[in-house]
Amino acid sequence: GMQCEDDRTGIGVETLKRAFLDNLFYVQGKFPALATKHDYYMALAYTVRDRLLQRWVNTAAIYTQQGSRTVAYLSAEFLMGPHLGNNLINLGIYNQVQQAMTELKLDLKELLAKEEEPGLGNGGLGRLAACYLDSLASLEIPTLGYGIRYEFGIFDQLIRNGWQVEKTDKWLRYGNPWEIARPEWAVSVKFGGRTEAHKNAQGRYRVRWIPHKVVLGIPYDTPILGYKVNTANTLRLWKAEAPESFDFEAFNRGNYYGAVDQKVTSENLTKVLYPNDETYEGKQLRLEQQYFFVSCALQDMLRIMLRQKLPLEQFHEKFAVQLNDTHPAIAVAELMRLLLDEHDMDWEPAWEITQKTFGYTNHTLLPEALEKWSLKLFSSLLPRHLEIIYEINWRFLEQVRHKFGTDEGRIGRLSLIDENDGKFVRMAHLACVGSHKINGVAALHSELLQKTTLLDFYEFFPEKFTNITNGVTPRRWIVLSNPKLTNLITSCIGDNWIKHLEDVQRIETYAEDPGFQQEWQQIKRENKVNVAEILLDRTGVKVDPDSLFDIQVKRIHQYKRQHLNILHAITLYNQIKQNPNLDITPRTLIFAGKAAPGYYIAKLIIKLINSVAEVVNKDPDIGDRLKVVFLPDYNVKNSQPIYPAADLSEQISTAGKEASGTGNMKFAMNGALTIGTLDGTNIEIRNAVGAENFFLFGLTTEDVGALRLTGYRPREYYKENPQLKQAIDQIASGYFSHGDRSLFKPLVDLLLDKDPFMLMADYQPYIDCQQQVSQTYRDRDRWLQMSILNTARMGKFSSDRAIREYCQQIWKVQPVPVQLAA
Ligand code: 26M
Repeated sequence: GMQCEDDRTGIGVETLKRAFLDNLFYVQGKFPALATKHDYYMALAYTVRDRLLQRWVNTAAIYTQQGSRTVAYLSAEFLMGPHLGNNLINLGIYNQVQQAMTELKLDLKELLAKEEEPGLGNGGLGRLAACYLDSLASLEIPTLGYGIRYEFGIFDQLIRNGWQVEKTDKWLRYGNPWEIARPEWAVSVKFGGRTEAHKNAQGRYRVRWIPHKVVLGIPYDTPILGYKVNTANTLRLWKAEAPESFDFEAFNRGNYYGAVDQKVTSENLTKVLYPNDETYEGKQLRLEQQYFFVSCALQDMLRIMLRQKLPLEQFHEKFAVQLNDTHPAIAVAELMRLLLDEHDMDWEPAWEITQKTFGYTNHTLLPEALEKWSLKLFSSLLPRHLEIIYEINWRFLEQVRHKFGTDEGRIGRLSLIDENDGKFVRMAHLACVGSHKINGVAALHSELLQKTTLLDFYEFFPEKFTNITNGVTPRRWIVLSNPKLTNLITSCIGDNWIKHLEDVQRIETYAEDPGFQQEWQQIKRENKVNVAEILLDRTGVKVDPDSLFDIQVKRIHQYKRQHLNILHAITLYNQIKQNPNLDITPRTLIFAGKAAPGYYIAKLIIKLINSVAEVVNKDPDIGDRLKVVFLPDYNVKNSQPIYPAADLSEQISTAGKEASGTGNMKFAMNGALTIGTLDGTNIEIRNAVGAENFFLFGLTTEDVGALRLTGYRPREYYKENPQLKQAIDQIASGYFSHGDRSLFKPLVDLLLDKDPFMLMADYQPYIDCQQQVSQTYRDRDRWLQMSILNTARMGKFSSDRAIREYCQQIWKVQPVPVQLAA
């Protein structure tokens, strides 16, 4: 309107200042004189929240009015990262708010740093879900994200004496301004007990489930605003509580403690995120978590349908439900149960609806990650679901026999029940049978799925299979984390690229322009200075911003081969020691990432990185030519400055093991060059940026298979390569461990005897490729041109492109634009 803006919606600088001070008073209860940085953060968060609410309420109203077809993204993890900065970007008010804070003598950067991030995920899979919610909202697609409101997210990592130490993540300690509890939409979830048969009104057999316990699910909603649109979707996370009335009897008998005990047990369900990724553990509580949030989500969708007076036969028309890996795959059996037992539907229509409802995304080929639940555990917790799964299996295997004849081998491989070594429910099989589409997350990964892990399913229903290569959101991973690069790009080509990343291609014309190159280099340097300050502050290590920043940040895993990277560090160290005047390209090797608390070898790799760092960094012969730093507590917040500061991105997994990778995209978008194997999305990044702008090395997936077949002998590489032998011998002899020879023995033995991820075979090609990197870095113009071309050609890897593909190929959903009511 005119000059007079509403204090809860206006976005002028004066209005923002007034609203901010008002929230400081009425929400935090403080005058500026007594306010802490945290109070100021909260006041600003509420000021932004007010502006979101207007969009959120209007979005909900329009979706309800129009009965819009909706995506339901089911994920055990959403690794959202801090909300404040992202919401400022998406509202388009970052600059106004920055000015408002400056005028109030406050530093927006400091306030942003006060936000405790919701770390409700382990790594790639959870972060992908977060990027997808951003793109879904930005593309104006009606969406509900459904997951678990863990009271403790992924642990905080401390480094003590070089070892990882875990600390609980108390992210809710100071309150969460971004969520609203909706207790009026609570649902009940049953566990355990038994089933019995009865007859319905038409005299047909039905099953009743008499549970052993009931837990309440309370939804907590967070608005997910799109970029420069009015759409604000909902992330709905469920918290477990004890039903008030459940143990009333115990209470009335005077068993007050018993009743409270019940409450504690129920609330344990959503206490903590399991910190494993890529290894499954058959833990009862984990299955309870999965079933809990899935049942809450499906009951919530049924409630929405009934409220909109839609017949349940239209469930698959109202909702497209995506299963983010197998963690929510029990949804297939739960939707069947709800339709059959609670809504009196017959099997055939219920099954048709179920199959048309679900899509399944697979994120891993590693056999140790495939979820299977022992029948003993499964039947004790979900007796009715096991009956349903048997029925699904029986009908499915009949169809298999019909198509392929009696091939007991094939039937055993396809069965939903694994009977090879004990009996288990195979969750990936349930997901495949119950979904109409199955997708991998990169071209290579989808191809390998069809050729190996899910080959039998591919042969049975090839039409279900597709690929959707992952993407990341340019809003968080360029605009928010790299404002300087954002301004440079926008000053050249306008800001359309932020919504249409293919447009960033238009900076290619400047790739050889000396003035543009100069600015590009200046920005990279400033981003490196920023990270150098962070490293000094957090680790005490001083690094040279003019050295090559060589960065590997991701979960610590053997297949990701952080230890191959450290073998390179040791090799550089030895080269300098042998020739103290060696004129090498100065490098700073930066590592960060968490290890699963129970993953012993991964923790030993962290210790090795820190041990090598200690020796290298304090050696006066080395000086500024080589530094090794491990930055503790890698999370979304800490990662944001990292990608913009990288010269070189390490993507060095054993070929065939990394399903996609998404960090690889964040680096390349920010102008880092990649050293990588032909794995996951590296292949597609290399195709996009051009082979001449990518440092490729190592075995291919085929090579890995062939070498494994002919008998892989890692010790031979060690014996025949003096540099490799020296590096391994140093680790074994205690050179990096104050003479302790036992410390790294498990790692050394593993590498020399088994080397499951083939570091020994890839060592020399990696070292040679790194030599190429060093050479190229010395040619500044060439490097800058390559860097610019990397950013320019990364358009495909926006999550907007990935989400458009999901919408067209899998979900069949259309945008629903939102207008703000006057
Ligand atoms: C399973 C059972 C019990 C406890 C935890 C889990 C579990 C949790 C997370 C298993 C796997 C989890 O994440 C796997 C993951 O992050 N995969 C990565 O997904 C990314 C997005 O598609 C890909 O880019 C990565 O290549 C892939 O490793």
